[in-house]
Amino acid sequence: MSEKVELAPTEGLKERSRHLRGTLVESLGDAITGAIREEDLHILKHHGTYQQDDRDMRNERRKQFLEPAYSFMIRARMPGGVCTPQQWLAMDDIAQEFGNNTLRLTTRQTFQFHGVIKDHLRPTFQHMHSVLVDAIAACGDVNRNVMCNPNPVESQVHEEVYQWAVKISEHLLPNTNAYAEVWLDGEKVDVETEKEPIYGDTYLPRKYKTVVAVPPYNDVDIYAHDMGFIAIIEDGELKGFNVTVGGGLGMSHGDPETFARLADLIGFCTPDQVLEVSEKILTIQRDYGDRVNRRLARFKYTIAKHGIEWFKKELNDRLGYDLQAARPFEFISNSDRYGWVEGYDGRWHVNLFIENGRIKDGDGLQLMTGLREVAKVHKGDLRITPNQNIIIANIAPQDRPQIEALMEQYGLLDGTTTSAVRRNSMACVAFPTCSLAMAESERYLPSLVSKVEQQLVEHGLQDEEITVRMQGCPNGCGRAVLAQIGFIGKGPGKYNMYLGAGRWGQRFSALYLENIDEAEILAELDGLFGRFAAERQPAEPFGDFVIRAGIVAENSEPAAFHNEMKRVDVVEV
Ligand code: SRM
Ligand code: SF4
Repeated sequence: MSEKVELAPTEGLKERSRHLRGTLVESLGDAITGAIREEDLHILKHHGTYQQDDRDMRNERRKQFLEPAYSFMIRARMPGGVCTPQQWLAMDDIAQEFGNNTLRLTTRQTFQFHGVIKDHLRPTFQHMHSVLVDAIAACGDVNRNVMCNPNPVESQVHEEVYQWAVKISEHLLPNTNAYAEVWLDGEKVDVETEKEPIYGDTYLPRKYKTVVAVPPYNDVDIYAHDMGFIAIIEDGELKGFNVTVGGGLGMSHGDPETFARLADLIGFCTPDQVLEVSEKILTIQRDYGDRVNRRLARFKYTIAKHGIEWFKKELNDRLGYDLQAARPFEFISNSDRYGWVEGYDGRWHVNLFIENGRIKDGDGLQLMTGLREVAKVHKGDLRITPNQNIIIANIAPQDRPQIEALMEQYGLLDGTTTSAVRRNSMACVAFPTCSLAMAESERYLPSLVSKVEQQLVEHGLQDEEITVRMQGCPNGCGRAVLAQIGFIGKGPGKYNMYLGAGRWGQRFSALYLENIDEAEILAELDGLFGRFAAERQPAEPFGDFVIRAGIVAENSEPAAFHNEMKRVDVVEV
């Protein structure tokens, strides 16, 4: 007799939702509250939206017996982060009219709006739709925004690779008409006959993320994602893609069952196979992912549980052919290339530095106004990078002076004048909007970096390209365990400190110290930088040095990264 198991509550919600419609229309129409019905909260995420409340105001409102200050975060779907100036201007309009007057560039190359109230959700989606931007599947238990190296510089083949990222994104979209019906007053279709050919009625057990990398840049951090494709370009021609599976970063403090995992490289496929390969990989997770325990439902756990050899066989069986052996490739960095670069076709591109992806006016900067003015005259496109920055791309030589003048006028920095450590820093959103934040991140990292900058100057290390990333909790949104110095929030003002990641995202950092405050962080870094300056080998990156010097143990890939790993005590999993 088979044992009866209870599925995670979210499974029932999805099943009852009639392909992600739920009772969203009724929830939106309820004027008594600024919130969405409990039953719809999970379904709403599949439409690219999260209900949030301002955590700075939570206690005050509680004292006044008011409901929390509900608002919504909306995340756009924008494969490869590429948008037109017209789309940029629409995003800017929305942020001013319906959002909190800022735009947030995410670590997965798209826009987020914060602070949109319930009544403004529909107008926001409709405005996005008017410039052909949507938010379907930007969040939820489906394949999300497909990332791609935003490099317009090297060759025409880079454009071809980007087009594959768009095709994968389109191919793996849910088929439901729910988005059009709920937000765009789209014509209703008969749910009884509507099909979800790839996903089925309950979609995936958990979120699912796909990226496309173009060597030598691993800016997309391919090893952090569920599914990855590494473009193999030989003699100026796209030969195909190496395929990776099973990466993921989320973990919980003190819960050894959860862990971050680097993706495995499993083979190579040709361009005409890539859509089929992506679909079959996703369906294995659909069929074998854990639908009982949501905590362990990500693809990385499915692979860790069944083993990579089982997975490869299952994939080959579903494809009806074997993937070819992976082709050689080389990555050199997971950062952005800042400054002006001339492309293969004589057009210019400038990679700006946007600290932690927050575009706003204030604190002596005019980022929002400056980029708006650029978008008004720019004839090329704008590209959000995986490091939360922006490339003003495809500028004709005769238009460069005008863009330079606007950059000068509004203080838009191209990163080359910013310190090396700051331009290699990244932080997740955290407070006040993120409901899961345990400590500050985006609002705090800039001031910590200012102090670290001073220390680096004192040790003569100001030109070192050291990646520093921060997160308000261990979920992984800032990909902090892939930074040479990573901080993960533990509680207000307290962080776990990680050291030793590889320069191009091939190795995780290891936990070095737990629950430390700013004074302890700075004291530790001072000592570490002193040793690095005195003992390093020529051109040795900081992440490699801390391992060679025995300060932390190397975290050997591709084994799962155990949450409890400390200093030099490696725990094999
Ligand atoms: Fe994330 C949840 C923000 C990239 C792993 N993430 C959240 C939520 C929605 C909080 C929530 O569930 O209530 C955050 C909203 C904060 C806010 O107010 O905006 C949030 N994640 C972000 C963004 C905006 C961070 C940023 O500063 O840019 C990134 C949006 C990406 C996008 O455009 O789609 C973002 N999140 C990531 C990444 C990095 C990546 O994918 O490259 C990760 C780690 C990789 C991975 O998925 O393993 C990540 N976010 C998570 C997790 C942990 C998932 C897990 O497997 O355990 C959660 C929590 C969850 O899903 O339960 C989470
Ligand atoms: Fe929120 Fe944690 Fe993600 Fe930061 S890492 S945005 S605090 S869920």
